[in-house]
Amino acid sequence: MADQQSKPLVAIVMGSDSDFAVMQKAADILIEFQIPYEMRILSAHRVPNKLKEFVEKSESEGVKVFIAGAGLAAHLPGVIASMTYLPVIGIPLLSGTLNGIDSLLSIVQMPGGIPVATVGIDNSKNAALLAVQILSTSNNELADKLKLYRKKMADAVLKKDADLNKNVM
Ligand code: RP5
Repeated sequence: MADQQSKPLVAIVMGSDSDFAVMQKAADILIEFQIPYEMRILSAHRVPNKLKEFVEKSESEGVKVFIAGAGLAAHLPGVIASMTYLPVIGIPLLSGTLNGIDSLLSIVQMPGGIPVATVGIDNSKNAALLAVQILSTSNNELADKLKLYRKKMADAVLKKDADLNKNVM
């Protein structure tokens, strides 16, 4: 994990081990920003009681944001949101015969009152960056790291543009 010594600020939850490769990309961003996190496989329909225990434990131990990824009917983010007042970011995962459209609609169409912030299909990178942005509202050091991250992105685009036009008369 990002920092074994510190208590997790972000909890990453996935419905199945088949979700792992995509969810690891969220973890990679948290590692880059040195944010301690915990990662679990806890299905909302296969182990609902364990999921509830974990959400309650996370909340009481100082987690600030949940990132939840699931495929198919994808109720995991909504179920977590029903169990906590903390922000939940849902990642619809590409899976099954509908190519992730089912998970996207399941997660984004939460009924009013229990929101889930939803990113694009398989976009675990954006889910993690959104979590970092949420944490940065009370952490100036993190806000500075985000500004630097964006500056590097902008510089990379400008370099590609310059390289593209280097040999143009
Ligand atoms: C969801 O069903 C999981 O999030 C996964 O994306 C999908 C398929 O799960 P497995 O049958 O591979 O365990 O609960």
